Amino acid sequence: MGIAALFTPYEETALETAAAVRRVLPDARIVMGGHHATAFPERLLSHPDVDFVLRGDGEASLPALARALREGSPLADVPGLAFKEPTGACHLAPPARMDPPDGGGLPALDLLRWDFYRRGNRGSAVTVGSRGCPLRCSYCCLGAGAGIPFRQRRVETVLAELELAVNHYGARFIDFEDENLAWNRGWFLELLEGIRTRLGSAGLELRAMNGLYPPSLDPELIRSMGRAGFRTLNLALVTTDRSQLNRFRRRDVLPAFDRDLTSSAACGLDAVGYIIAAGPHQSPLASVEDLLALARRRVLAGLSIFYPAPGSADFDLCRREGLLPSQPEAMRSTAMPIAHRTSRLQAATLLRLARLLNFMKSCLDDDGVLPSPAAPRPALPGELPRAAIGRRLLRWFAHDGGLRGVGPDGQVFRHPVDSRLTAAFAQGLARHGLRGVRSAHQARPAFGPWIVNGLVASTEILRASDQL
Ligand code: B12
Ligand code: SF4
Repeated sequence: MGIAALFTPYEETALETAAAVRRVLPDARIVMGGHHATAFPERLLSHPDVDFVLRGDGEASLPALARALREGSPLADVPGLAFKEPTGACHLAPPARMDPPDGGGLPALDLLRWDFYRRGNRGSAVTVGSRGCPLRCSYCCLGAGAGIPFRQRRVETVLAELELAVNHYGARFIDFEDENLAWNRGWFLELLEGIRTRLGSAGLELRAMNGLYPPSLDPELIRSMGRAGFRTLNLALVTTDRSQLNRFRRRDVLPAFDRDLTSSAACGLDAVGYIIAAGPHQSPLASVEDLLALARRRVLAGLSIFYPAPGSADFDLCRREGLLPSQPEAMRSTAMPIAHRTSRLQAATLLRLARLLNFMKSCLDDDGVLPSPAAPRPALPGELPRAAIGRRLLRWFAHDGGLRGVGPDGQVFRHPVDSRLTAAFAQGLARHGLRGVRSAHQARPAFGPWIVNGLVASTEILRASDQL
């Protein structure tokens, strides 16, 4: 019985599954695979319900293990295998890597419950055309820095899989979860052209939600993406802060990001800019600057909270500096795994500010203007539409800097936030303005006198984080 243990924060779920299988099928051989199993084989093998761990790619190693068990041939010959020897010592093979990563054929799409995977009223499918990435970002466990080689599937295999998903199972929304989908320009152009010619009549929407590396795109490639069915570019900006870029071992991609935004606007594509906040040593004020950089551009903000991915250089850094949570569950990005130079309250504030910013952009797109400041009320009538509630909350934020929500009973409450960050954010918006995503509308929002505190705020935060 094979069980996927992909996520470290969900280790417990994988182990509970193994225990349930053991109860029902006491003689079954239980094998775990996936990213978490690859990073922590010994930890999983110490659990009585896990017999084997297969590290790395599983397509070839799982059949090899099944053969070895059936034929009684040496287990040590199975690539990527980890198991406990009779002596109690752990046999630990290095992760198996398949090249090209095409597997033994197409995925068994007939085993999926397609009604579970829908986007709106459309069927949806997720695929990968490649594995790994040639770059070495410090927070990533999937690039060359983590020892994972970059490999691509044959274009023909990817197209055959898409044809199956689209023509037999009705998928109309396709998400590519590659690490670096556009890195090999020729391969990507061939894939896009294949999709256009073979599936062009299906009315597909394509996405690369895992993020695209801005320097890997160019105007011609973006035009081809639009022709093949992309309607949105998800661009990985990560940060605009120089010292954080150095820590993340990432080059400054802002010029390429801007060029891609210009091309995407010319082709009528929307854009989302991904940034990371709350990493080790990362300043919360630098993250506010990242949000303000996105505010000024024709792009939505996608802010992720740093996650110490096992196998990445930053995971080791967090371990060395004692920043890792003691429980794997607390590693979920929703649990804000580390609190270093950016506190958890500041991380939550940044998430709220990103949402607020996107809402302001949608107001600009709708009306060309932003709602003006107004004094808050303690309650709202329950029947107001969501957008109208949002506009009221925005007016109150502009008035006094409070980020509020409305309960099901219509009562208004204040979210806990770091008011120094909200003030610094509002000051930046008042100074540099923001622009819409689908329209050319721009605005410099008006705020109440509270934003004067922003300057004091920045100095305070800088002073506090300098002491770290
Ligand atoms: C798609 C994806 C998602 C999707 C879908 C997740 C899902 N439930 O399927 C979404 C967006 C929902 C998601 C969410 C999260 N994700 Co995610 N996700 C990915 C991504 C980009 C691709 C996974 C994939 O399908 N790959 C394609 C298949 C073919 O490859 P594979 O899964 O690696 O499987 C191969 C091997 O691992 C192995 N294998 C896998 N299972 C098994 C089982 C057996 C028995 C065997 C033998 C082998 C085996 O064989 C397979 C074929 O070679 C990976 C990064 C990556 N490139 O892998 C991150 C990744 C897996 N996610 C990650 C994380 C942390 C999360 C979240 C916990 C984030 C959070 N919110 O905190 C959540 C958890 C959600 C949940 N509980 O389901 C991390 C996991 C790292 C770790 N050690 O914890 C990864 C590696 C990205 C990263 N940041 O480093 N994710
Ligand atoms: S973060 Fe993205 S660009 Fe950097 S190594 Fe990982 S996959 Fe590659």
